[in-house]
Amino acid sequence: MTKQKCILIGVPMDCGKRRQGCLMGPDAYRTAGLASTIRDLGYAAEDRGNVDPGTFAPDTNDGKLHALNETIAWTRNLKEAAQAAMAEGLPIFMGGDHALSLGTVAGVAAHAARQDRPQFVLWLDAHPDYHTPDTTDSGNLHGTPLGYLTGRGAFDGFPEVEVKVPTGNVAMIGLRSVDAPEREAIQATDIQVADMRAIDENGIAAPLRKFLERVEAAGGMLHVSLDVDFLDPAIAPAVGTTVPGGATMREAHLAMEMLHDSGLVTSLDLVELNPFLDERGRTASLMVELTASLLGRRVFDRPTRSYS
Ligand code: B3U
Ligand code: MN
Ligand code: MN
Repeated sequence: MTKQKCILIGVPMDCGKRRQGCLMGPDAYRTAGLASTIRDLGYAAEDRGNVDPGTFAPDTNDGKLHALNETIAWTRNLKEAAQAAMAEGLPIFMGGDHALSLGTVAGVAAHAARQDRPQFVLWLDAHPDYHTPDTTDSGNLHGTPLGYLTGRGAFDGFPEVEVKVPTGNVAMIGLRSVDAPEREAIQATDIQVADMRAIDENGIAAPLRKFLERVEAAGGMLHVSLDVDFLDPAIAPAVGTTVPGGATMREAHLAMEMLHDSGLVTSLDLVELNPFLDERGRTASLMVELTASLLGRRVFDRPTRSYS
């Protein structure tokens, strides 16, 4: 990865689900020293403050979908902010819940299309977030971004997805909580999936290596969306939807180190951190440490691709 400028963008979005607290995420990352950690690795890092959703009609929440108007408003503004930031460097979106990816990935994919490059997305998450407004039971729109971005189903009121991410350009790693309509839909696609069983059997390096080789062969841009619940709740308690049996500290660091060595990452979401649920900041600090590994912190210098 060339040492380009990192653009830190706070996204205090908290409307993608009912449990509140993710709005404190951006300030927790600031408090945990994300910008200085990045600078210590030799990058320039600029914190651009927080994006806001602008004005929107108040949500009555009398239908199934929670905070629909607010989520649409965030999606519009985030798409623009993401596209603009891509022209300047490597954006790091400090969430905020996972509904923010409705906008950030739409924006980075639009940028990639202008560069004539295919967009790839790595979803590190316990959940596939592949619902549509029709298939979601909970009505929580943080469970829908990959449905939206790949053009699945109707997302009435949302901005048209200008540049869809082809399902063949998506990898989901870390899955262990998948709803029935998501499972059925995923199985009918060419999305690359590594659930926790696959990781137990083969390690995390094998599926990630396979995906990175595909991104590289296609000359693609790579967006990484890191949900706190990808990690095991024993090491990352600060998330509303803990699912036991997640990635260990070493699996997560190895994934980040491989992502760095690939030189392919062009944008990053850090999502679902709920500082209200944290223990003395340990989850926020771990997310900062993982970002450092993704940006090249290492114990010893190794030739790149030492893992292959
Ligand atoms: N699939 C469930 C649960 C869920 C999705 N994303 C999170 N939880 N964080 C749903 O509500 O859509
Ligand atoms: Mn998620
Ligand atoms: Mn999740």
